[in-house]
Amino acid sequence: MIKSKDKTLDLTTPQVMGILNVTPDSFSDGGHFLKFDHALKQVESMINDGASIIDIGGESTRPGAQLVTIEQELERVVPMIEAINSRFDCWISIDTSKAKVMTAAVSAGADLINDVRALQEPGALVAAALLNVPVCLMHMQGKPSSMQNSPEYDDIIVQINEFFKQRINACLQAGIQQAHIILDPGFGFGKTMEHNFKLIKHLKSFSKLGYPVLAGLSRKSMFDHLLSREPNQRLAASLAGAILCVQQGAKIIRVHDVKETVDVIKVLQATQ
Ligand code: 8Y7
Repeated sequence: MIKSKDKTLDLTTPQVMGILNVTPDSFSDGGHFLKFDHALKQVESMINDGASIIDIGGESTRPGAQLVTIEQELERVVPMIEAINSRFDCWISIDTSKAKVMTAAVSAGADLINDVRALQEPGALVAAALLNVPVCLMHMQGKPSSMQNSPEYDDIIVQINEFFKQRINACLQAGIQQAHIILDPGFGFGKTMEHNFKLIKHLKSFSKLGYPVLAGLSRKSMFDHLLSREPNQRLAASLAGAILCVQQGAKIIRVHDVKETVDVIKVLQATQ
C-alpha cells in the first residue's frame, strides 16, 4: 500500500501507470484546445482501461532530447494536472527532475513524483520531503544527451543496488518517509540491450531492498535491437516484458498500452 494526500494505492495487485504524452509544443501552437482536449480523452480512456496512475511529463527524456526551461515545463504540465485532478480520481504522477516543477505540480494536484534523476538535481530532495508525496527514484547512467554512447558496468545489478541504497539514504536523511519510496532500474537509461534484459532477469533483487519496484519497458528500443521493430510494432514484446517484470516482483508497470497490459496482468494474477 502506498499513500499520498487522501489517496491510497493497493500494491498487492500490480498497478498500471499510463503514459500521457504532453509532447513539446503540443499546447503552444494554434491547436491548443484541440490538443488539450485530446490529451484529456486519452487520460479518460486509460483510466477506463484500468490505469490507476497517469504519468505526465513536460520534459522529453528520450536519448538525445533537448532540455526545456522551467517555464515551458510548467506551461505544459500544470493546466493538464489541474484538468485531470478536477475530473478523475486517479493518481497523478509528475515526471520531472526540477524542484519548482515538483512543487507546482503537487499544488496543482499531482500525487507522486517520478524523477528519472532520482532527486539529484538542486533542491529536489528538499522539495520532495516538504511535499510529502511518494517518489519514484529511477537509475540512469550518465545524462540523456549521451547515456546511450556505449554504457558500461562492472556488474549492473550490484551497481544499481548500490545506487538505490545511496539514494534511499539521501531520501531518509532529507526526511522523506520510508513508505514513500519507489525504486526503478530505468530500462534504457544508459543501458545496452544486454543490460536491459539482464535487468529483467534479476529484477527481483531490487525488490529485496524492501521498496516497491516500478518497471518501464513500454515500446523501448531494447525491443528494436532484438526484433527490428518500429515503436508502434513493439506491443507484443512490451507485454512479454511486463509479464516477466511482474513475475520478478514489479508492483507498478509504466506503459503506453494500458488495456492490453491490464489484460495480461489479470491473466497472470488468475494463476496466483
Ligand atoms: C521511464 C520513465 C521514461 C522509466 C520511469 C520512455 C519518464 C522514456 N521512461 N520514468 N520515463 N521509468 N520511472 O520511453 O522507465 O517512456 S521516458
